[in-house]
Amino acid sequence: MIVATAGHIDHGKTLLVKALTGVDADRLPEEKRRGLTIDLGFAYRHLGGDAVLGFIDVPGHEKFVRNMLAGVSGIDFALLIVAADDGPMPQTEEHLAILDLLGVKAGAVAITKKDRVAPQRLAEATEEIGVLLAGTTLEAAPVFPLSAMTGDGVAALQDHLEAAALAFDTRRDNGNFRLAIDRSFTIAGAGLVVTGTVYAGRVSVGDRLLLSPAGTPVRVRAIHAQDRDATQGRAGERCALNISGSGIGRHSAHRGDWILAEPAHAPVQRLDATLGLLGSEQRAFRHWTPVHLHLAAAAVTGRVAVLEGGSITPGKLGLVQLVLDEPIGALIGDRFILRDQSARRTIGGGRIIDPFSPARGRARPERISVLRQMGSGDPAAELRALLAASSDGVDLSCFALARNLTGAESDALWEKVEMIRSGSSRHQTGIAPAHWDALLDAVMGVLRDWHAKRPDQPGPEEARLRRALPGRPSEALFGAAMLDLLRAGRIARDGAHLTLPGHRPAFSAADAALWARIEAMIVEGGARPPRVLEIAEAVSLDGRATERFLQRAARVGLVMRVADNRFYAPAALLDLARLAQALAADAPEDGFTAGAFNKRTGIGRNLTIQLLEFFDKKGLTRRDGAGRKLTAKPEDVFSQ
Ligand SMILES: Nc1nc2c(ncn2[C@@H]2O[C@H](COP(=O)(O)OP(=O)(O)O)[C@@H](O)[C@H]2O)c(=O)[nH]1
Ligand SMILES: [Mg+2]
Repeated sequence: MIVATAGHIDHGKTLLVKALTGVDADRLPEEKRRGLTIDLGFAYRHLGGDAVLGFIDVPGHEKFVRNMLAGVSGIDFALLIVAADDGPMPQTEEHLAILDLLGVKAGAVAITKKDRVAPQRLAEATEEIGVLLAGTTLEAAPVFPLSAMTGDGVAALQDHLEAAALAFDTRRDNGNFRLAIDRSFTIAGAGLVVTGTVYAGRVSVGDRLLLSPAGTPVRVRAIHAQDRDATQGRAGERCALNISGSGIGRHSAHRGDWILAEPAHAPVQRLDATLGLLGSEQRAFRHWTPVHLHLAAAAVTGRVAVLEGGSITPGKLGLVQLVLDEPIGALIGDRFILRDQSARRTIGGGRIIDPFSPARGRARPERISVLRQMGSGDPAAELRALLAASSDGVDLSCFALARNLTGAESDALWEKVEMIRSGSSRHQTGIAPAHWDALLDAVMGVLRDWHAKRPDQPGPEEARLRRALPGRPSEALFGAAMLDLLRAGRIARDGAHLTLPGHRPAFSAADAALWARIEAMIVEGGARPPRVLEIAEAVSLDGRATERFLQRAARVGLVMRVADNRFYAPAALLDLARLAQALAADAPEDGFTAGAFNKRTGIGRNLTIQLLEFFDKKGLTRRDGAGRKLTAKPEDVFSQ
């Protein structure tokens, strides 16, 4: 069990930790010289078996609240310390407010310096503390009057802490490994060591992890868990990891970084959260207020968008989006504290409810209603709510990452919740059956409309079809819908176009009239029909329009496009194919040559080559050395 001290400066936190463990947690030379805690100190008391009391001693000075915050974010148990002579002071209140905002429920209160006061004053101090605790998470914490100087009363607290540690229900170590780094240093011969509280999962010697947010890969060389050599560390423990990796040195890790299993690495700058404003605030908290954000051991600056009502009243809770100046690692359920722009005052705190906020529409009513259903701590219920609300489906990979679910944990969840899944295992989308059916219906509807409006054309291309759908589904989801409809034969593919099965583009009346003028030219052209531009000139149209018309004619089977600039009548192609058949019969061994074909047709060398390549493409002929052989009957390839 990890215990953190809390309380005003000089109220006896460090001396009490020493009385409880024998360790002076003020380890820095400057701390020793000034008799003042500046940074976090650590001390352990092993209780036999696996039980350990680990102490994080925090500074009480108002200047060092930032360090205090790095120490208390991952703890299990708070030890609030108040000197009997002073009674509650400003940092007593601020530290208590922070513990309350972080949701720390287990704790005890020590009233120190009992030796310095008369019983009357001790009774007053006890009463003042009772008033302060009322309504906080530590309301029911037992109170221990004592003197760390004389030792009077310390044993009772000691017994209480040991009993609490032995009864402490160690945290579930599910999820991908996450450790919030609060200290890093190098040891000669061993290299870089990072220490901190394990938030989730397990770590073993040899594991490959990432330093986050930088994303630097490292390997775990050695582990100290709860101050002892270990082969493993797990959630709820304080660990020191000796890590190595290419380019890893003294400055590779900092307080506030995470060391993580690879899947848990996803730094973000925009997070949706609940924010509780302290009742002690003088004014309402306004939209876009600049703040210092403290989450786990990290501290960054940013601004807060208030998602509803423009402001939050003191003592009330609101939905916000944290917009940070630099990326941090944060997942759903992580607690945070906000301090004011000059970092002098704690103003509130809350919990992350979505670390992957959408870039736009953060305050839309639909988004707000989704946010309201998040943060329940029941992933299955949250997934169902999200599926119901998202016609475009839910990014399951993000869903699992945001809740730090391992592969096995998320697979089990997907099985529990009714949905249609698509995509790769690394990037899956899930959609509710009702939304899926609606999407498929919408695709069919778009195709029906399309054909009705443009009977002379094939269906739309994929990208066009996707754009035409209401809400424009994501590419992944749209791709899955296409696959499903194609497999079921509900739609068909025609080159790059999608159509309803059996759709043949029809010819409009205007097209038919134009065809009447062009048909003769092409039919009479026989083996050598006029080029597109020649036709265009003859009918006084521009080249592009003529080409588009001939493509439409090709789609209804009136002509076939043999080369970029030449369309043939099918009957002419059938004649030419029969000629190829005869030539091939004359040369069964080597096949017929382009030269022989040109000689018989007289259409010229270029056109001969284009035509024979067209035959190859259509599967009528196949090149074989210098010659060509027939691979199909002319009648099977070309109609009359
Ligand atoms: N008489 C007396 N002095 C104490 C007691 N606890 C702490 N002190 C003294 O109060 C001063 C501040 O103690 P320290 O542990 O550094 O306070 P911190 O700032 O809360 O860590 C030191 O001079 C301590 O020796 C106590 O129970 N009785
Ligand atoms: Mg101290």
